[in-house]
Amino acid sequence: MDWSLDDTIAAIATPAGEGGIGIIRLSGPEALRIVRRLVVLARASEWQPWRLCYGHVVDPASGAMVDEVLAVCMPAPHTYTRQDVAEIHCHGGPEPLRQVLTLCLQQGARLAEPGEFTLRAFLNGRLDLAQAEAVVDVVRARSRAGLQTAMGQLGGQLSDRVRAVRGGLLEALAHLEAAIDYPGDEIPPCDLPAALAEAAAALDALLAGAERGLAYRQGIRTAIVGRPNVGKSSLLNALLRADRAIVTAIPGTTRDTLEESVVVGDVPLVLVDTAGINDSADPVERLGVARSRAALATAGLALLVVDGSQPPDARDRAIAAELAGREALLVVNKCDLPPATGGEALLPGRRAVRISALTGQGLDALEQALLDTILAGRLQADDTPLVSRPRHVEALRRAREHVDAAACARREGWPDDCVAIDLRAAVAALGEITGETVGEDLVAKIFTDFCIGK
Ligand SMILES: Nc1nc2c(ncn2[C@@H]2O[C@H](COP(=O)(O)OP(=O)(O)OP(=O)(O)O)[C@@H](O)[C@H]2O)c(=O)[nH]1
Ligand SMILES: [Mg+2]
Repeated sequence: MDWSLDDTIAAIATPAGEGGIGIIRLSGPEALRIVRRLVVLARASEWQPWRLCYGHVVDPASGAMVDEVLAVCMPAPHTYTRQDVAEIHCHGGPEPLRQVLTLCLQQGARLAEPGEFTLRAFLNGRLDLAQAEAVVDVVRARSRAGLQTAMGQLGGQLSDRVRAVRGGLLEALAHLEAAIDYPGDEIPPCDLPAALAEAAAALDALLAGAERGLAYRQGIRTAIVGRPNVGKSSLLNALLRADRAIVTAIPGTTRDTLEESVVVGDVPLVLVDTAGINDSADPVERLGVARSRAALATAGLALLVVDGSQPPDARDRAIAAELAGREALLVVNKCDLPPATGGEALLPGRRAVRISALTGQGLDALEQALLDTILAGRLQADDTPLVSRPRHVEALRRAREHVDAAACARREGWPDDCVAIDLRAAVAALGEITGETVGEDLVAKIFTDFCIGK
């Protein structure tokens, strides 16, 4: 990770491949000069900041015309990076973009690293760390609620709440430290238990929405499991509304796990179709079953599919037993056929939904049951969660624990120094979210998760 702000960086900011337009972005002290040197404006027009200007990119060495473009120069400080920023909007093909980027590099820019534009915005104080992370989440959002959460975070809603709690704790800490340092002096009173209770309540409120926020942001891995031939692959296809997995009447059709993303009622799911769990002697099938078990182990939710036209057998019961204590739904499939009894009792205490993957009957109810299970008890559905990243959840929980420990130490009459240790730790944990107290390693790790040009 390059922390310098003195050189000018350049990158193709639009995705690879063909598109309507492709944008090259530059940031740094030479950005405006480079673009003005490369882009020859149409006759009788001149550069104006913040205006798209029409012209051609011309290679200064050969005089060859490279592309017909629109370009914009944005002087600091009101820009994404708070540096001079310029963009050249080329035709959206790999070759014009490659050539124009090469010319920028020849003019003295260097290639930007992943996330380096946003890193500069962070280093220049335009975005805090949580806001910078939100930039990626906006780009990667897969649902309405996911985008809403990310936009709230980008707008500073999470940061504001975290800073408010941190500010309250810092104030309490200042009082405590003054009392420690100047024991004889009159220190204005501070109701530490009240300050701690207020911080605890604010942290609990943030954490209450976190599970939903996590679900909206990263989705839920949902493993479709069951014995062979019950209709697991048919269910995958039905939920995707696409003919993705091979379906045949032969048990053991699916040999390997297969993953596909789908958004169900605003929650992105990664559906994993698995090989039917079975005591097969076939070595390929055995490997497939091992993969099914591995998929199940990493899934947040399991859909146990059974064939509702047949009474459950020992294999159904064995798989059901493996799901004890797991988040799971029972899917009784093939309800278009004459029903057999017993299947619906396989997962006591869990929801059971009758469907036909063949006719589509019951699919809506299954999707609703999926949502209810995922979002069960997690805030009102119209309340956008503010917390959606494991890193933030972890720091909030740590802060919450230290607030508790400080309150406990105070109640039990421990010396002020001991209370102060926990207060300081809580303040530091909250500072990690917004970036006030965070190491370079972590910042570097966060930004390498970005794409180039962002
Ligand atoms: N009547 C009826 N048949 C179904 C239904 N769902 C699946 N089938 C049939 O059941 C057979 C097995 O379906 P698959 O989706 O391949 O079952 P699977 O569980 O993926 O099977 P394996 O991959 O072998 O474990 C196929 O002949 C499907 O057409 C259903 O709802 N009703
Ligand atoms: Mg299958």
